[in-house]
Amino acid sequence: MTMIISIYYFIFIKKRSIVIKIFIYLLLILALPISYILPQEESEGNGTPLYINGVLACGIERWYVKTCIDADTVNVNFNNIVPSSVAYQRSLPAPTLPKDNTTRLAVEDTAYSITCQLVEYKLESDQDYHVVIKTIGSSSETMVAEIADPTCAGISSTSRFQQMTALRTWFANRYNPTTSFKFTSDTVVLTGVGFFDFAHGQTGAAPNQREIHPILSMSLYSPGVTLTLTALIQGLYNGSTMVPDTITAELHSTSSPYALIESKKGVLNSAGVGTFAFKTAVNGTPYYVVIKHRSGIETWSSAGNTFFASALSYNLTSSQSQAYGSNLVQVGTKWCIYSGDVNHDGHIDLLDLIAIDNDNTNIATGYYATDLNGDGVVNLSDLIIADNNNTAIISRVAPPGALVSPIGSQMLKIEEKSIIIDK
Ligand SMILES: [Ca+2]
Ligand SMILES: [Ca+2]
Repeated sequence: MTMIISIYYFIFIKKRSIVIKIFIYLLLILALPISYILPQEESEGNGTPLYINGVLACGIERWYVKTCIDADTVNVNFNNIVPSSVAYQRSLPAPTLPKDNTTRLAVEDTAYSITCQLVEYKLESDQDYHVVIKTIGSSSETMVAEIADPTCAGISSTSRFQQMTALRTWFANRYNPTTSFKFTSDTVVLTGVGFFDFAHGQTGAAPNQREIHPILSMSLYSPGVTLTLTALIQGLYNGSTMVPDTITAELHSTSSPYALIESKKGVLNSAGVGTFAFKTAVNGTPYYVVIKHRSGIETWSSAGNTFFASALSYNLTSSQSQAYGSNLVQVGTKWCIYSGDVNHDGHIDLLDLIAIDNDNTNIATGYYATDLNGDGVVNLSDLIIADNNNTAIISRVAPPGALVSPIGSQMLKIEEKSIIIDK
């Protein structure tokens, strides 16, 4: 306001030539629309511009806290994401907010995970993507969540920069936010930090002005998908039935480095059939199916496989080419996963033979990786299976660059030689 008065004083009170006055008029007319697009926080009133390390911040009010660059962010346990809901966030008592931009309240020390519905979103003048979320199925139970621009001052040096960049890119690509509200009804799972804002009439605001600010991650909610897998383990299969056993079924990305998406333990029955319910995996995205077993060689599906209508059936026993690199052995009319990699290093070799022989010498009975045929005893029968596969130089075959990943709690040795493309 002071600035406007002084401009009017300059134009009307002070004696200036008519040419200069016209020039100033033109400047004002040109400058007016520009003032509307200059960065300023949404409906926040006038604030003193905030500089962070000499760089103009994207926003002003409580900006350090909003972007988790305040000193007290150390109090937020990002490794303990607390499951929550829009309803719970809206039920929290509204605190008295600090007037400065750096103080974090104790009620803003928690990172939450919330499954909710997106309602609308837009790009704000502080570069946030303003996102309105709601309780699934509710028409009015909303709250605000904000995706900060990770290129804003101070964020790039935090440990959250990469995560926030990935989120920002994902959201921009999927929703293409502009300065006008757009609408969606996607159900998502988001994580982010609980925060209280001043009331500025924000669209979708909770009555207590509780927000998720910033959002740290977001993905489309999946109701879950079920893999029905048929796989036989060589040593456990006698040509007609298999000793039922636990395996770990993993879903991996089909893009290098073939990251693990989700892992589920389950039992293959005497026909080699098991079902595995996944929560993170979604319909329409291809995944490699990877099977791990206590004594089997890690085996990958020949290509990516896609869940449709929340279901996928995959049969590794019908053809050798069902496995990546055709890494299967025939028993009777079925194709089986090689047995004998008891130390899970990706090779069936002397180390495995030694382990089996040691348990044989110790007359080990019970549930052992070295009990290849699953009869509860470690003896010569098991050693013969592994020795045959050792002679055949059997190794794990996986897409080039796929690393050996942990099985259960056991970290497997990552060896250069385990990355074998062709046998
Ligand atoms: Ca081995
Ligand atoms: Ca045995």
